[in-house]
Parts: sequence; structure tokens; C-alpha cells
Amino acid sequence: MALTLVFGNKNYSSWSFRPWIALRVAGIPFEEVVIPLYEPGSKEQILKYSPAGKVPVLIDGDIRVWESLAILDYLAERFPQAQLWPADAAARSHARAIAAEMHAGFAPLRRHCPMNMWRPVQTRELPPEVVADVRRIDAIFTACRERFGQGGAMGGAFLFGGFGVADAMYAPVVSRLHTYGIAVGAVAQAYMQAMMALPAWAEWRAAALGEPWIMANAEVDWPTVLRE
Ligand SMILES: N[C@@H](CCC(=O)N[C@@H](CS)C(=O)NCC(=O)O)C(=O)O
Repeated sequence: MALTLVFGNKNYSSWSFRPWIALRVAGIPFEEVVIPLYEPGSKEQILKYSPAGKVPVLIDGDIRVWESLAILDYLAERFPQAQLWPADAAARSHARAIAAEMHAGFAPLRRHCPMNMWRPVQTRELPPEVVADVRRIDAIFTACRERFGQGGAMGGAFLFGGFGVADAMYAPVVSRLHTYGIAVGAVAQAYMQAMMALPAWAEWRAAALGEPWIMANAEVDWPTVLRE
């Protein structure tokens, strides 16, 4: 039986983007249930799938997994051939640490620069706490690429060579850095380009742009502004 991923609007739901892109890049078949967020009845719909009242939720037969990082960890265990965690112990512990750092942190960046696929690339003044987040993320990307991303059996364009959980966790951050025109170093920039060149990225973005829902508290109703 195929897996089912229950998630929110592709345009806004950054937590949903994480397991979705991992499933797609790993070529794992799954069905989608999309719940438009923050509409009347959204919460009740979500609660049918998860007592935590949040998306994403993964359904695999009798098993339900919520929390993006727990879902990604479940996928890594269930589909070992996808190599979603690096094989090397040092790389794997580093990947786990930065994935957890993302899951637990960077609230200023997340609050100030919400993911919005509609948003044209446009800079915005960043408060010091967001600048501090960006510096840390730039350092994470650069250190991973330089220490683990190049050469050897893991050679590839992603944080630990091949695409994995850590990349999935940072996918919405890449989107934010891009759309808010936030400068990062050359190594981080090249990594971001590789992420945004993924066919799965284009697929998610195209679907997001086709969605009819505009969140009431969105920074700007971009579809309307861009149409005018
Ligand atoms: N820590 C959770 C965060 C999940 C989360 O905040 N999801 C948001 C959408 S991106 C949500 O479900 N919001 C709907 C609500 O709170 O009613 C995870 O990693 O999955």
C-alpha cells in the first residue's frame, strides 16, 4: 500500500515541504492529501489525522508519524536504499545535529521571512537576530559542503553529497534565502542553486503557484499584486 502524506498548502507550508521533497527526490511513491491551512474547518481536518493538530503527517498502513523530522527519520529507516542519512558515522552525526538545529531553531528567520513561493525575489531589511540566523545557516551550508559534500563515495551537490534528510530540512530555508534576496557566501549560493535545480523543487513550486488559497495574514497577496 502506498504511503500517504497529509500536508498544508504548498505555497506556505514550509514544514510540509520537507518530507514531500525527500519522498520525491528519493522516488518513493506516495499519495497526497492537501489541507488548506488557516481556513474555517482546517484544524478539524488536521485533527482527523494527527492529535498534535499540525501537518505534515505520514500514513503508512497502521502507522502514523507526525513532526517533519520524525517523518524524515522514519523514511530513512523504512527505505534504507534511499540513503537519506549519510552512511559515514561522522557525517551522519553531523547531519543529525544540523537537522535538529533546524527543527528546533531559526525562529527569527522563520517568523520574519515566511516561505511564500509566490514572492518575487525582493530584499527586505533584516533585524539583527535574523542576520545572526543567516550567518549561522551560511556557516552550516559551507562547512557541510566543504567537509562532507565533495568527492568520495558521497560526491554530489548536496550537504552530505547525495540528497538526504538534512537537505530536506533546509529546503524551505533555501527558498527563504532566495526569495528575500539574502546574500550568502559562494559555497552556500552554489548549494542553493543545486537545491532549486531539482525537478522536485520545480514540481512543488508549480503546484504552489496553481493553488487558489491566499493566507489571510500573508505579507502581500502576491498573485493579485503580480496580476495587476
Ligand atoms: N514542528 C512541526 C511543525 C508543524 C507546523 O507548524 N505545521 C503548520 C503548517 S507549516 C501547521 O500545521 N499549522 C496549522 C495549525 O497550526 O493549525 C513539524 O516539524 O512538523
